[in-house]
Amino acid sequence: MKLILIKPNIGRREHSLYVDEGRMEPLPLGILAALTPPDVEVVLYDDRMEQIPYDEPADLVGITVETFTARRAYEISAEYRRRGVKVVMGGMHAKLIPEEVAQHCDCVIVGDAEPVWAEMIADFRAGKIRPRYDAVQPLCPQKGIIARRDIFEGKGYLPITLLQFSRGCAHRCSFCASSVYFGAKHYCRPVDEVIREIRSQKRKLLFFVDDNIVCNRAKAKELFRALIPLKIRWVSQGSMDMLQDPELMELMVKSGCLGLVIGFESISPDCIRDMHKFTNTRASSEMYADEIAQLRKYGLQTWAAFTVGHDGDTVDSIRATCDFAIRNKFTFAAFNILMPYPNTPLYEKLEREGRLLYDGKWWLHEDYRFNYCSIVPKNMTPDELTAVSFECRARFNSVGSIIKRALEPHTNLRSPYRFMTYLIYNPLFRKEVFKKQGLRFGLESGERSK
Ligand code: B12
Ligand code: SF4
Repeated sequence: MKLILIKPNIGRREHSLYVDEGRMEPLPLGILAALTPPDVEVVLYDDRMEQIPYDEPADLVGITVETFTARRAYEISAEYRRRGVKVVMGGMHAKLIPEEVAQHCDCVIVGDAEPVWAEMIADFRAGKIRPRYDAVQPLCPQKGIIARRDIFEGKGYLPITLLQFSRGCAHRCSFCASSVYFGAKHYCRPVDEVIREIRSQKRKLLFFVDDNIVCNRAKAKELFRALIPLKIRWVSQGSMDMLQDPELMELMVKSGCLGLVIGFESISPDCIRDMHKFTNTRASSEMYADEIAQLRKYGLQTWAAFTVGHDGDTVDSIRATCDFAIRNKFTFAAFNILMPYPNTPLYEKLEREGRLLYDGKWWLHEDYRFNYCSIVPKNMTPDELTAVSFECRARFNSVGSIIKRALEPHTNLRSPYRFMTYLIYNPLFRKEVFKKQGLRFGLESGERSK
């Protein structure tokens, strides 16, 4: 039996490949490969940088689906199904809106694959695959499983190993898809399994793809203590409230943390309150002054993530957010338009208020483009929000800003390694800002398969 696993791109032209500069190994597919019985041949195709050879013989195809890749995933699925190959789908979007995903495949797996994957493969082999498998969320994620990374070899991924210590997050920010997927719960792997996974691969630079690695501080400390002897460098994502625990922070730094993606989201306390981002309530009321000073003290290279387009935002307040990010010399920053992901509290609120554009399904709409506003904002037009968010990304990643931000002595200039990281990734992200803006979802018009 042969199984083809696919990571779809956001969009692409059929013959001129759009190559994602920030492409990283698709961890979920490495986990699916590891869950698959050893007598099944597993092959990976990554639509972000290679053509999918639809005519290559296959028995089953597995596609991972996020909301922003759904349209492309459905196109890929249609190609295989036209050739009589069965397709199974899963991932974030499949959990958020399984009824839609089910219309585009032979089988949808809702939730983590681990509890149901082996059963699905056995059913497939017996010719009785079901249209839907619902996974009960495992209390211990990825139990006993080490992702198969051999399927990533030779594909040209960034030289960083992705793995997870925990899944989910206990908070309930209104826009967060992950919070819906995990029902605002947080699940940790046993530390010894994580250490075994790190030892199973050669790289010393790791990305823990956890939603919030510090959500359970006691467990995070246990992990960090165990990481210290490995002498690795790592990055992850964590919520601002971690800074209230000095022991946690000391251990984090000792264990090799270079920096974290931190959801600052907004510099307005009103917006923070409205989005239920309670981890930031106090900090936002003082413009994060203490937190930024601490992050510098620990030498962490911060990726400050902002969401723009909240009801309290104006064009000017969004510009002020960009000024704030440049002034504080963050190593990286994202200015993401507030997106209504299906079944999030934000989606439901905007739907009730009649403020969803693109028929409420921007991810499927012919006219929607990546990084475009898909809602009716309160204090500006949708086009103004699209324009000002792009302006922020372009300004934060401008050559002048890159030079200015480089000169932060505690973080970017802390060591030659830190400085190199800064110098390699800033131009790369700058390139992405311009390449991705306005990217169409799915194949370019006219190139869609007949
Ligand atoms: C790492 C990460 C990234 C990395 C990319 C990693 C990579 N490999 O290229 C970076 C930082 C680049 C990134 C970028 C973006 N990301 Co991102 N990212 C994540 C993150 C934190 C972890 C993903 C991961 O690997 N998880 C670990 C794996 C093992 O878990 P999993 O994917 O859930 O897989 C399990 C199940 O879902 C299921 N499953 C998954 N796939 C399949 C397939 C089949 C066939 C089956 C049966 C089962 C199955 O089984 C798996 C094993 O249990 C998630 C948050 C999250 N919790 O998912 C956000 C997330 C996926 N990202 C998100 C977003 C919005 C983005 C951006 C659009 C942000 C932006 N505005 O630019 C970009 C777009 C990237 C692009 N393609 O251009 C959103 C997506 C929301 C949605 N509804 O789709 C998430 C959920 C964050 C959030 N809190 O909302 N991201
Ligand atoms: S803190 Fe981060 S991961 Fe947790 S619910 Fe809020 S946005 Fe989602």
